[in-house]
Amino acid sequence: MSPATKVAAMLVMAATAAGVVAGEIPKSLSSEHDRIVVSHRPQGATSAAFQLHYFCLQGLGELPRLILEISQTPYDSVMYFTTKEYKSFAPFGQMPVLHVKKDDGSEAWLAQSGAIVRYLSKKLGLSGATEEEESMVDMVFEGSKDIMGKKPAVHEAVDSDSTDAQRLRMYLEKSEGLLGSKQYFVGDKLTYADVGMFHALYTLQEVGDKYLDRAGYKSLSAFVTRMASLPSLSAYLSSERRVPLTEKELGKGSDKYIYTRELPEGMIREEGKKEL
Ligand SMILES: N[C@@H](CCC(=O)N[C@@H](CS)C(=O)NCC(=O)O)C(=O)O
Repeated sequence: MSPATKVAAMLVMAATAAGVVAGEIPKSLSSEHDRIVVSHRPQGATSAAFQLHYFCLQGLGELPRLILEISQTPYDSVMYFTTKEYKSFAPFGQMPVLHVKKDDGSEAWLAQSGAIVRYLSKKLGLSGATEEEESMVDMVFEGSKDIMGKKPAVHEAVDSDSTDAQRLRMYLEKSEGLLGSKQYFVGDKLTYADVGMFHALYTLQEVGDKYLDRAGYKSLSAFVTRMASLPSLSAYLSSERRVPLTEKELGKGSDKYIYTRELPEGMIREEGKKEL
């Protein structure tokens, strides 16, 4: 057994045996709670090739999760509460890490959130149809990260003249222009450009009291509504698989990973591994 296979076997065993402090629902990320494994097996799937390791947090894990969810791909979401457990297998000592089990028995451990997003998108047909489309998709995806980076500005007045607020408005105006009256940002089918944009824009709506509507970005707001009503996404967004935001992620200045609402009971159920 290769060292990586051994680690994988240990992980599966630990995940299945993961005990939790009875009846205790962690209030924050730094809690001394065992990691939890949430399995998603859409359309009668019985196994999963992908295991996503990340904190019990939206953060950099949420976009890979959205890609797996929107494409109805079976996966296990292994979610950690402390920094103790993953250093041994994480290629750069940080998460997210995607563990891939291939049909031929080989496996890979992939780190770096952007690399994970691109890898999954390629595998799942969300990368664009031509080389030019692929580059445009990548461009829009990078743009969506810039939007996400300006999230705290949604708590300022919509006409604030602070540098960050102006930057956010510029990104959003340009994004409205790129989308125009089209259904998707690039080409005529869903790509990870749309998923990345959805992730950033939905977050602005969520933390910023419908910021896109308040600031008048009608097409972007309609895009978010359209994407959120896709059956796969709508099911995920209201499911017990989705981790609530933490205070830090609200972008209001708190540096605390305290959940803004209680973690779903199903996620913390005692048997360790659960399908939700
Ligand atoms: N460039 C990396 C950054 C990864 C990163 O900063 N991960 C943080 C969580 S968001 C982490 O693992 N922090 C805990 C640690 O460093 O042990 C990526 O995009 O994946």
